[in-house]
Amino acid sequence: MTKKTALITGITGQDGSYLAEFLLEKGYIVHGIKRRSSMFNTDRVDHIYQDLHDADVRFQMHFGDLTDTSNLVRIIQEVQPDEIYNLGAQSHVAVSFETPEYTADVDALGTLRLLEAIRLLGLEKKTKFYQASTSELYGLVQEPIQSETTPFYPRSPYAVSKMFAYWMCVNYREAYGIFACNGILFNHESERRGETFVTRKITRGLGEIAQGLSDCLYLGNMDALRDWGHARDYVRMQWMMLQQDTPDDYVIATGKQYSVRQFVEVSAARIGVTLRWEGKGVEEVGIVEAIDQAHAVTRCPAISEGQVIVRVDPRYFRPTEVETLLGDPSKAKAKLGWVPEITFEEMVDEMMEADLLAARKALLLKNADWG
Ligand code: NDP
Ligand code: GDR
Repeated sequence: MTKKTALITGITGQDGSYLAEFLLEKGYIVHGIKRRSSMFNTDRVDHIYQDLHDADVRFQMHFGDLTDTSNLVRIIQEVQPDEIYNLGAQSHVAVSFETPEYTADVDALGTLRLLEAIRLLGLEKKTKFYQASTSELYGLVQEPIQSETTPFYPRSPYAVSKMFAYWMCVNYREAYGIFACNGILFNHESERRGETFVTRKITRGLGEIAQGLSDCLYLGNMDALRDWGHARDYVRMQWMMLQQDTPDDYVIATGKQYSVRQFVEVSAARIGVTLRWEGKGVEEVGIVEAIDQAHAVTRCPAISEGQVIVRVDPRYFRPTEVETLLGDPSKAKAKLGWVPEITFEEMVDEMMEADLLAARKALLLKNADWG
């Protein structure tokens, strides 16, 4: 059997790296599009890098950008992919309020550019297309639990751009018969999550406080509710969608919801710290109530009882907020047999362990005597 070829945009991101690993394990030839940067930005995929001079290279990256049509057309022409996974995006909701036009160019028009490239190159019958759609489409939620039939109400330039992309995908499927699927993915995290998303900011921040590298974690809306899953479970579903006989759109979620505050509590517990909350709104603080003495020396040596380690900083509030998201993944389960395998607790554990280790290394380097 000939090997399948996949092209991943956003290969250097969280999902791109897990998906590339997953597809390589399945025997795929994997091509990725990587933006030019003044520094290497390939940390998440360095471990799967292959020297192009070797025989049987199955992993290759191409410089490119979702804002550059000619580049996308050329790469797709060269690669002739069986599957395209469009994971590339300006993916930060808060940043999209600062850079709305750029976000629309990459997230909305970038998707259109890829779909048009498939059409222009006559690949409608060959190339399957996965679009990284998002629970942010539900925004100001119209139903308490969101499924594929829940109406959208986007609340940020990011979400509006992703809504354009969602419908382009549907339209190109209906108009030209392209096998295009939207995965409406709820938040998913991992130790590879970008440092400015709230979960990673929390585990990283707590790791640094535990080691005495910083004093306090500053957060925005503590009451925001999210349905958080693990990225590794979610990329498996991205692939599954493209293996079906007919293209369709699926919600991918866990069906469980936690607040940002709860995420902090569960993470703090992993390093042996119990918190109590005082104050409301911008006055709210997280104070260390107790420290598990079995962990004190090894996991949180720099933290003391009564210390304020969490404060609210209104700079992290958004002009329009998405207060609650909770997904119903029944369709994915019924039609594809997909169920998440990694629990919330296991995910937080993995993230907290990785960030504690990183903080310990950073402390070691800070105190290093290179004599
Ligand atoms: P990341 O932010 O980790 O990765 C985004 C990727 O897109 C990076 O590789 C980034 O490159 C690349 N990228 C950014 N701008 C461009 C551009 N102009 N041209 C080409 N590539 C670009 O996101 P995730 O991996 O978390 O998410 C993957 C996709 O899924 C995104 O589209 C996101 O919007 C969507 N999504 C994510 C969810 C989540 O919870 N993680 C939930 C629902 C949807 P660089 O490394 O150079 O910055
Ligand atoms: P989100 O993720 O906006 O849901 O988008 P993020 O982790 O940024 O925010 C989640 C919630 O936490 C609140 N919050 C904070 N957020 C950040 N980043 N920093 C803070 O300090 C902070 N304090 C509180 C936010 O207000 C929000 O309510 C992610 C991205 O991966 C998108 O690309 C993806 O489409 C959606 O998830 C599903």
